Amino acid sequence: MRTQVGIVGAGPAGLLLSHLLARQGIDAVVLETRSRDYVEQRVRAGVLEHPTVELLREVGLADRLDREGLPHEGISLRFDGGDHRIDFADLTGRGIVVYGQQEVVKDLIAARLDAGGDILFEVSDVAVAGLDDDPLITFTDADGRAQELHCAVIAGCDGFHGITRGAFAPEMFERDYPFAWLGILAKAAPTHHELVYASHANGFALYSMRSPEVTRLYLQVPPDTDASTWSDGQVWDELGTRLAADGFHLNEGPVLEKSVTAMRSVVAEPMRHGRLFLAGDAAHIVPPTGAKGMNLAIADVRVLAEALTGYLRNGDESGIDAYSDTCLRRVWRAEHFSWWMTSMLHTFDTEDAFTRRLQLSQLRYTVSSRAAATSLAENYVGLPHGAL
Ligand code: RFL
Ligand code: PHB
Repeated sequence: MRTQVGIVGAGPAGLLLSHLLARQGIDAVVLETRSRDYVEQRVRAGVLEHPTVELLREVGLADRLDREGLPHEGISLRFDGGDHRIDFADLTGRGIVVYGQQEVVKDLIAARLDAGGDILFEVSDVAVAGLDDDPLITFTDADGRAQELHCAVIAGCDGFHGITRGAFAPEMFERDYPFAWLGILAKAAPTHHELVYASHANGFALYSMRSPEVTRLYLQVPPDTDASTWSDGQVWDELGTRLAADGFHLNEGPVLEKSVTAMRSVVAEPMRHGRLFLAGDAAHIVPPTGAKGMNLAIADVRVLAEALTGYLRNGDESGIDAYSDTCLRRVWRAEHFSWWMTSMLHTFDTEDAFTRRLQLSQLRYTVSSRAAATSLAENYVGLPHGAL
């Protein structure tokens, strides 16, 4: 088999890259280890920042997003028994849209398959070679046949646990956090129209949603927590405690999904080796507190699609040479924002009263100073692509 761009991974990064390249007349084949059903059902991110929504509209992927997505113009920060709204619309003139990552993935897969695009699901034994001059991807297809895919370049969009990053030795920058998130998806109508980020002495809690019928909620828990050790009743009780505020009521309902997410910050530098380009979680991850992971993946492939178009059409290497540095500017901004939100809102060491007072001071400043609130708001809604 032969194609121009061999894309490893059918998450938001790989799928959107294949769509953007197809719009420029460039061929790509996407290889994915999981089944179509699995990637379409995987529950993950929910917040699309403003530049992400604009891009999806620009490239014809926003019909359902515009019908079903929930536009939000702010969030609440809840601490010390008080609720404080950060008004994105007033502070930045922009907002976010709550729309599940798996819905973005479904829309992308449908668009690619309708246009005759190649996505090979349920492949295995994926390996990359020839990164300096003759890129090759070897894999076993869904029918068990060994295959070779020759390409001009390879895009490593295979997420944090993929294989492409390991094909070279980028420098790794990492930070661990002493906690994880227990997330539930519940069949319960949201009772509040925006997201609530709560900093409570027992730990952080987040109130989010997916649709007018489904609420998405998270609790800070110790790292390595086994989700099954929390009964549904315990989860609801703890959410009630941490999210409590005057006039706030939490609708309970059947728990559809319960899982634990580890919290880490990791960046691989550079994001390119020869003709292999990493994008999205394959190159960097953030703790979910800033809602940046999927948005960063999308920003990366926007830069990559343009760079590859210049290279594959005209032999212009300026875009591919600048790719890693260009992306890393936005990546580090998001790394900082996610680390800052995480540090401000979570309970670290209950004995450490000094840290707790610093957090409360930062929270009070953020909700009372227009300059501080604007800084949070412009990062949350997303700096314009190319701004840095
Ligand atoms: P993905 O989505 O992990 O996709 C990678 C794909 O590659 C496949 N794969 C392979 N395919 C072929 N060969 C191999 N050897 C392969 N190894 C792996 C995988 O099966 C998969 O299909 O990476 P991508 O495309 O870079 O997208 C990144 C996002 O998925 C991720 O950053 C977000 O989900 C992070 N995230 C959030 N991001 C946001 O922007 N806003 C949010 O509100 C948000 N909340 C979250 C989150 C992530 C969470 N979890 C579960 C980690 C909330 C949570 C709880
Ligand atoms: C979500 O709805 O899953 C979500 C929202 C905001 C975050 C993280 C996750 O910061």
